[in-house]
Amino acid sequence: MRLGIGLYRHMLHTDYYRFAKQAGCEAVVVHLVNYYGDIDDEGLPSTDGQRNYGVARLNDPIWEYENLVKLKEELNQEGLEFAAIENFNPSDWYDVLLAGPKRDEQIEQIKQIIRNVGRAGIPVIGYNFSIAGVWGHIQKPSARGGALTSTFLPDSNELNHPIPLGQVWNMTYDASLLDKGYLPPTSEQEIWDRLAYFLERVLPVAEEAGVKLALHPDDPPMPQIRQHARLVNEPDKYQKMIDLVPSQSNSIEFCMGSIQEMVSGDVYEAIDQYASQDKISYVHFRNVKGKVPHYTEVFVDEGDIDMLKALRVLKKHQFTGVLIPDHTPLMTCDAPWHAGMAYALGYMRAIMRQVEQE
Ligand SMILES: [Mn+2]
Repeated sequence: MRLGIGLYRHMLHTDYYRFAKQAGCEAVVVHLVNYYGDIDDEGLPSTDGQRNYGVARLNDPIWEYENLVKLKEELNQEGLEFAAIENFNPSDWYDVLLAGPKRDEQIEQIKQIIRNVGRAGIPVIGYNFSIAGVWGHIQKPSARGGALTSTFLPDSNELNHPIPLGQVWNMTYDASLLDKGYLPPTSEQEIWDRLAYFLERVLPVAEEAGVKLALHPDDPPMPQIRQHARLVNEPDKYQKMIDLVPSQSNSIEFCMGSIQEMVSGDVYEAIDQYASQDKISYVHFRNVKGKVPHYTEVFVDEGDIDMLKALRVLKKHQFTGVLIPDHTPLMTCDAPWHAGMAYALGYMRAIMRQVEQE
């Protein structure tokens, strides 16, 4: 098991690499989707109320082979491994999610991205197959000591608020459509059909490129959000995903927080089930109090999950992947994001060492 950190696009420079290294990280998971404007100073692509993440850039050159290699070299120079890329850019695959007219063309584009990623020696792409994305959280001082954190407090109006045309996953891919109406609702059958259509076409390319695609569970794990069905909002639906298109490249981005938030979510059982099949590519190691529809993200040692117990289940299955804190509450000081991350990383490093020595 290796300790890692997730860095957003605007954090991809030396100060953040050194911060990661100083906190004991060996690996970095990189969020390459550029969030314009609406990201806050602390690096949180906040989903406070009805904010969205901004405009998705078309043909972003960051996905070209040369630029991926350059980024990998930057990380390696600081002694860090480029463990995974997290999330495709909505402008590259919105019609894959929506089964729109450009779906096949965009699948070809995604295949090329996967080939570039593999050729650059980056082993995993984490992704969310989600139309509504993260929605319905508000930032509240609900973690220990009044630390600011994400709380899911569903307001039924907001949760059913339809998504404008031209938007998907809280990003705008075509601003000219925004006042032209709303996306038609998506049923559970439809979202699973779209996932199958996608995986059947890209997984053979991923296998050849030596890249694993790792699906994040739905956050928040509700049955539907904004009239669009969710995909993995119960732990067993991961098994459905794995069995849907069998492939060594079909894998899981295991978010402990999201799994615990699920009504039927038992993190230890889920780790047992999926680590035993060697299906977990990497782990979002975070804690939470409560379950949908009422939960709060909390400090790593504050929530409902016994993190040491979870780590022992990973060890039992000889899990060798990367664990990252995902998000953490913001601490009251001049560097709220850094302090929250450093706290989580120190805690993780300590219990990882303990479990390794057992
Ligand atoms: Mn997560």
